[in-house]
Amino acid sequence: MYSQGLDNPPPERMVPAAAVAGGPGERFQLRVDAEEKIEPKDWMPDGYRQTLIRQISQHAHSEIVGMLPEGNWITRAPSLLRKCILIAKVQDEGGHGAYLYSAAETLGVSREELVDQLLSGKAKYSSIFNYPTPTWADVGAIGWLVDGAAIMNQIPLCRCSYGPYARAMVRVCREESFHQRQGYEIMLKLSQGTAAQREMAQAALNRWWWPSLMMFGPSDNDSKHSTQSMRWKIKRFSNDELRQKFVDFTIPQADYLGLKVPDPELRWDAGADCYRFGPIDWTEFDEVLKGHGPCNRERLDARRKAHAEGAWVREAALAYAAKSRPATAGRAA
Ligand code: BYC
Repeated sequence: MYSQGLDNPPPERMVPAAAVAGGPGERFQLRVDAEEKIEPKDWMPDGYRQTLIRQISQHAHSEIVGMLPEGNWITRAPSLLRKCILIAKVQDEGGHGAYLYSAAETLGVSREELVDQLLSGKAKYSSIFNYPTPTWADVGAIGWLVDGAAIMNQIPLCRCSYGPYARAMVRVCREESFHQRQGYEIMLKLSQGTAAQREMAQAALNRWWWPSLMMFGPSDNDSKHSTQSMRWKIKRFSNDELRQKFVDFTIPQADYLGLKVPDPELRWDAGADCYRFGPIDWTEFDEVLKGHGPCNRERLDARRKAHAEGAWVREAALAYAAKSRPATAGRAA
């Protein structure tokens, strides 16, 4: 599934190999510039491959670790319907992780290697999942803000130059859209509820607002990978551009809920046709990335425990696959 060049441009727009005098690097960039999709078996610069392995695997880890903060509420969801919806949502995130590990594997890295990097603490995953979910409103805030930020970041990734990543993103974005709506709907119910429920919704917005802005990554001046990733059309917008789009999109939603974003400097700039927001606390972001966020240790411990407890499933699956292999397989080797 992942190696099909499903959305390459029509043949007349593709760059013919003979037309390019330079080496493979030059031809590669011309293909990228012409919006051709790069597929797993195509030649690609090593830096391009490594950048994709880094980004796609971090993305996969984020989906998997991202199941934990909301998973925490499955047994305590306030109704059977909410429980069903939340189970489906958390399960979707697991599915996203699985597609993304598969997409990373097309670049020549194994899933075991990637999972080991996560469990050893070497690999990064999104900073946002190192914050706690003390109330039911946090589940609403995650859907509304975290999935909302994820959609803003991931819609452009549907046009990423690497085919398998771009195609995985199409389905992921459809599901994220449902996730965002379910979160917003929880916030809407709470904000139309009792005074205590409105307070709970406001407190959750206060907790998740700034970490959601940090999700987009460091400011453009400090983003070491952006320039090259944009040249390779892995990224289509810079971190600051996407963050600004998210703010402009989300403030009217907060207004509709009657909630207040915790930023005293937030104001509408009619001349620039956008919201201006206050400074982000990058020290907090750096600390979370270094492993010192409120829940870093808890998240990794939970993943390590799940991995250890799932060992028998992996062993059983391998034993079954070995048994089911036809007797002739492997004789030629
Ligand atoms: N957290 O040069 P930069 C979801 C790192 S899950 C941690 O700008 P880049 C969901 C960055 O990796 C969706 N680290 O990097 C799931 C780099 O470090 P290394 C998650 C961050 O790659 C469950 C360094 O900072 N989405 O939706 O050009 C429930 C310099 O940054 C973060 C994705 O993964 C961060 N927030 O741009 C609910 C999207 N930001 O590797 C929801 C895919 C930056 O040099 N990823 N870093 O050590 C991307 O789009 C890009 O990788 C980023 C960063 C925009 C995040």
